[in-house]
Amino acid sequence: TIRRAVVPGSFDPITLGHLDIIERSAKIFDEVHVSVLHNSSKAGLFSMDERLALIKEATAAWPNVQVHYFSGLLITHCENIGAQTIVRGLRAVSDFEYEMQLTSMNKKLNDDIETLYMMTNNHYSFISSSIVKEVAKYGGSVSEIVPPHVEEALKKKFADK
Ligand code: COD
Repeated sequence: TIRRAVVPGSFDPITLGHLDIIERSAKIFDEVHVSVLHNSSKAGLFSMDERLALIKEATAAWPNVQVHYFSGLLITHCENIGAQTIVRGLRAVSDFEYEMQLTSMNKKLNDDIETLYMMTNNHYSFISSSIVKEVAKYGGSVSEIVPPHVEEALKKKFADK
């Protein structure tokens, strides 16, 4: 059987922290599906099409990584694409409580789908999409925490606003 993992998230926008988790997953699994949640009640900074394009460019070098969006339950999405595993990143203790909730609920919905946690790389433990957006909004440099094309997209986004 093909070992298929889903790396789910909002990715608004993708950061080097996310990419570290995706790259490491791509070494372990046959296929990695980066799946972006389409949340109609939360607009976000980047549109779905923009997020997908930024992720595709960032993961282009890894042939076993695919990018798409999903709406509704994560577990249903995993069932639809035949993924046995969800991979999430853990940055700090503060992530733990939310992740416990997510994982125990998902386990109740489908006991056959496992969630694996990867400890973040030390370099990226302080990075979040919200911090990236805040720094970029006020003109600070985010070149060490997002890929160059994402930095460009952020500059353009805030210049347009
Ligand atoms: N280093 C390592 N990992 C990181 C870093 C970093 N610097 N930053 C983020 N990550 C990890 C996160 O821990 C996460 O694992 C992943 O990258 C994506 O992060 P985000 O912030 O983009 O994603 P979230 O937390 O917004 O994603 C939430 C989901 C979309 C997974 C969740 O809301 C969901 O599954 N929704 C669908 C509805 C559903 O099924 N609900 C029921 C479940 S209880």
